[in-house]
Amino acid sequence: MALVRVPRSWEIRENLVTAESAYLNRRHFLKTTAAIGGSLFLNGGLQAESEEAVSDRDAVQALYPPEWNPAYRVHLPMTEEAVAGRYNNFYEFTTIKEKVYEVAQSFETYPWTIELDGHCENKGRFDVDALIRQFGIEERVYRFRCVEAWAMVVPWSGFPLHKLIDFAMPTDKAQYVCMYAFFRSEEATGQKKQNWYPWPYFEGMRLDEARNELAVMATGIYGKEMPVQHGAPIRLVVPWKYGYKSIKSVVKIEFSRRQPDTFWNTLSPREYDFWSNVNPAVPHPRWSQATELMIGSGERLQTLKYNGYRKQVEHLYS
Ligand SMILES: Nc1nc2c(c(=O)[nH]1)N[C@H]1C(S)=C(S)[C@@H](COP(=O)(O)O)O[C@H]1N2
Ligand SMILES: [Mo]
Repeated sequence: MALVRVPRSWEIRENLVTAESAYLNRRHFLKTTAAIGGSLFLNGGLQAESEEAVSDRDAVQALYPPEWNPAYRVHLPMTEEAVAGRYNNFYEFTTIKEKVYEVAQSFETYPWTIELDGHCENKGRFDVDALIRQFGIEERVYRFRCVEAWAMVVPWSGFPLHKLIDFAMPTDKAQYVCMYAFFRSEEATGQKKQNWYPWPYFEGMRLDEARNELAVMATGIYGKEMPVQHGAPIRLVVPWKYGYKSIKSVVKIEFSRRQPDTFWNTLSPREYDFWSNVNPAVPHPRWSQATELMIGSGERLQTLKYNGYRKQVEHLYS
């Protein structure tokens, strides 16, 4: 696909309509094809759009596995795919880490749009496959550190968040970024069972943090498209912060002038502050942060300030 073409404000709605109608036509196309045993009685226009929708999905799938960017490596053994994929925090489904992958499997994550809103020029809803094709993806190996004092080393596929921010064209008023996950409690029944949580899950950062090169919108892991339990089809990864900042299954990004609230800070401000940078010197009320357990190997390691990314992010907090 050609370079990013930023749609003009009057084109945005149409852009959205195109993405959705292409999807609907694809469904119609597949259904009709099945019903009539493979022979096509579709008019040319509909058929053309259907083929376009199918090939968009195919084109995105063909990007995997993306090329590894060697600037992002970790000098520790990688966590095994099956280990990382069966030990997840994703409270929309269940609070039992070992069960998330199973409970989440049937959750449909295609098609998916991200809405850009708030203090930005390019407001609207954008199809994630189309964004992926525009921005391209690469692989980066990052440390991942949960506030519960466990850690992993995983290879993410995705694109830097600053590409999406530039696409959104934030105005001078924008100082913070807030992201929201989906609310679909009929399917993600954790959203019903844990009904005292302030759903949907939401998180925030200062705009300059969000623009840091390390901040990634991840669309895959282990060289494949993102499985649901890791936050399909697109989630944030900010490796210098505790894992809960890395919000999964994002449906909306909002640019704001004031510091936004966050899901965990709303629930328990004493335990989860807005910044949430990994810091071994500051214990959480329930967990010392001095060390971390590597999931899989069972090794206990010293926790590093900013999770080992001090050089890249320290200047943000001086
Ligand atoms: N939408 C959403 N995002 C979320 C969470 C969640 O419950 N819901 N849990 C967070 C926490 S606490 C962690 S540690 C990581 C876990 O990511 P992983 O399961 O891909 O390792 O996701 C974060 N993102
Ligand atoms: Mo976490």
